[in-house]
Amino acid sequence: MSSITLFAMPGSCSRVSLILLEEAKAEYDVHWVNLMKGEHKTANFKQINPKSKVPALSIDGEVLTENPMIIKYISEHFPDANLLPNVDSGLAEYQQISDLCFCSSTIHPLVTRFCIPGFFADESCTTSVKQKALAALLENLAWVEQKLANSAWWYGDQWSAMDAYIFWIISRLQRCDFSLSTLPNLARHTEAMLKRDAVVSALEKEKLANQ
Ligand SMILES: N[C@@H](CCC(=O)N[C@@H](CS)C(=O)NCC(=O)O)C(=O)O
Repeated sequence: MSSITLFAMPGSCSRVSLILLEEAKAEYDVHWVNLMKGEHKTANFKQINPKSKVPALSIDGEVLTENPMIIKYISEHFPDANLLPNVDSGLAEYQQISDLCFCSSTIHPLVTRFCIPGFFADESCTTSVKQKALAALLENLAWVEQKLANSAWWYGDQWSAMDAYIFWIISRLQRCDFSLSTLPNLARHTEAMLKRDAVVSALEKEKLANQ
């Protein structure tokens, strides 16, 4: 069995990988990286991930980065957990990766602009950065809201890694006073996620790490 360590920070996008490892009932360790203290910028961490980001997944000493591919790895190596729907052939597998990249490459950067506008602009412009990020977020989340209109989860009745990703996006936004009042399906989705055992245990691990 492989030795797996997740490099993570409570509340950050590493929560997606953490939830999936819990869903998979994997044996793994977590190494918490304190971004606030700049631990991700240290020479030690750069040896793990030269991009200075979490998540990073160490598998028998080899390191994989970028949420979509970490998700794909966990999904393929723990097939019994059904973390992504089984697909036969054709474009469907690529479509799943495309969905994950929509979260990581389109929505996540907007979340960062909305929550931490000071990363991208001088103080005098942060309000404008936040407003523009909000407009773009609402436009992109409208598609997610619509997808959830007639089904519990992103892929219909089957819970998947996409739901963990959407959950992290919303939970991160909610810590920055983002309102779900116009997005009732996403509000319902968040409530349902909070009831899953894997989510409860992932959040508990994050909470303990914060103490
Ligand atoms: N493209 C990466 C982005 C990862 C990312 O931005 N992680 C954030 C936490 S949510 C981080 O480590 N930020 C530290 C920094 O940018 O200084 C992925 O999808 O895994």
